[in-house]
Amino acid sequence: MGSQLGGNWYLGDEENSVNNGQKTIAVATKPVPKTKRPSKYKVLLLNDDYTPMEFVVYVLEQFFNKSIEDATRIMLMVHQTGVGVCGIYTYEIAETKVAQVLELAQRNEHPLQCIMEKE
Ligand code: TYC
Repeated sequence: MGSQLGGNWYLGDEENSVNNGQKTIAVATKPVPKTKRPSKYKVLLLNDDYTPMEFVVYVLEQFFNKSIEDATRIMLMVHQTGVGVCGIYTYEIAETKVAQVLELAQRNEHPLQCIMEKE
């Protein structure tokens, strides 16, 4: 087995060493990544013909921490193109945001749809 010198740098493993006839010379290899970054998910709002524009702006301010200007811009993007990105989050946070939006929309009897999509 090779020696491990600080962090993940392996020196002197059989595959990673050179034998010049006398001494075995260790060859440093790239660090082995042990952790993976969590996947990210876009939370999207979908357009419909009935949800009031002010309600959508309120949702964006309340759950996605948008300024009134950004919230209005995103709402108009959804209104004009059919879809808009509210934010990008890890799986659990995106799931929570979607549930919060749908719950408030249902309580107010608006057909607003909110979905998440892997980035
Ligand atoms: N189209 C809606 C209207 O004209 C407004 C709206 C915007 C609805 C964005 C949903 O995600 C939405 N009242």
